[in-house]
Amino acid sequence: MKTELCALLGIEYPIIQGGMAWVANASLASAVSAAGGLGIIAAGNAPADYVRGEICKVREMTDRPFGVNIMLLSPFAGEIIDLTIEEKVPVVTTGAGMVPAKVMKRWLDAGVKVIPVVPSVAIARMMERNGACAVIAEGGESGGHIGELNTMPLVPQVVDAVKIPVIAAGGIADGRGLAASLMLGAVGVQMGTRFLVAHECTIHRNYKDRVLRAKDIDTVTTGKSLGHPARALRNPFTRAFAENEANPDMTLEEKEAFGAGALRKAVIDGDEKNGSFMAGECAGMVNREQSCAEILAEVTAQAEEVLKGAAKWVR
Ligand code: TUI
Repeated sequence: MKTELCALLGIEYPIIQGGMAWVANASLASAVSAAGGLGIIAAGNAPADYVRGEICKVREMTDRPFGVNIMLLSPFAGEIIDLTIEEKVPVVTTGAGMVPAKVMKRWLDAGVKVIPVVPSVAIARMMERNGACAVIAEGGESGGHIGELNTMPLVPQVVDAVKIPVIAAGGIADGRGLAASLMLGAVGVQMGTRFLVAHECTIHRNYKDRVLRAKDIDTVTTGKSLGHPARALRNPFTRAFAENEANPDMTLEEKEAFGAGALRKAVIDGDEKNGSFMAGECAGMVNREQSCAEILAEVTAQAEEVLKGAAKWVR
């Protein structure tokens, strides 16, 4: 399956791997890119030297295009922006904030394609005006930090509002989700949760097992009262976080501090009690461990199959 996203990025499948902090390292990104998708290295809260090393490893493992995701709230965002320009990274995706126009111009001048993650029409329009080559419209079904809208209403509204290609994200884990996204006017999808259990994904065994065991209702959103809602698998950490949010005796700073480092505890330590096992609502659909190549081939084959089948509805 080829869409205009494939031509835009020089990839074989219209699938971008989510820029999951701590998770999306050179192992995962190179596997996705080598298999024909767009692999993404997540900078998360890491310093530029770490990201430089991961870029180097991806380039050793594949000649195909890849990207770097910049979490704009990171204290190191500035140095990572400089790094992506210096390294002439093919694609940058951004999350958790708005890219300043000046920074966009520097990327464009360096020939870096910029694809911001957007939670609303207004932000999509602004990113288009500043020179984004596409946007990822991410609904609240996603894992991690999320916006207000859900994927089904967000994607077509963004498609109607901008001329640049739109990539759908949030709640997509198989070919049905890809086919549905194309029907909403998107040119491809970003998937995160499905790649958590890829063979090439190096997260702790406990994290993979939680995703594989997850049912439909097993994710929960916390952090709304602090201004940054995030979705993760329900566990003692999310319960304690929600209790803290409702506790009038705790300061905002204390509540924030409680969450610090929780994603690392899940990804690296597999800490079932204190870790934040971020995952999307589609975790309940992710039941098998596969290689990235198998995931990309299976998702696109299923999308083609359901799209062909859809002809029966047309008179
Ligand atoms: O960024 C994500 N998902 C993430 S980031 C993350 S780590 C984190 N650490 C501390 C606080 C928050 C998160 C875990 N998961 N997805 C992309 C995304 N971007 N979701 C929402 C947005 C977004 C929100 C507001 C993009 C632009 C935006 O602009 C408005 C503004 O106020 O800046």
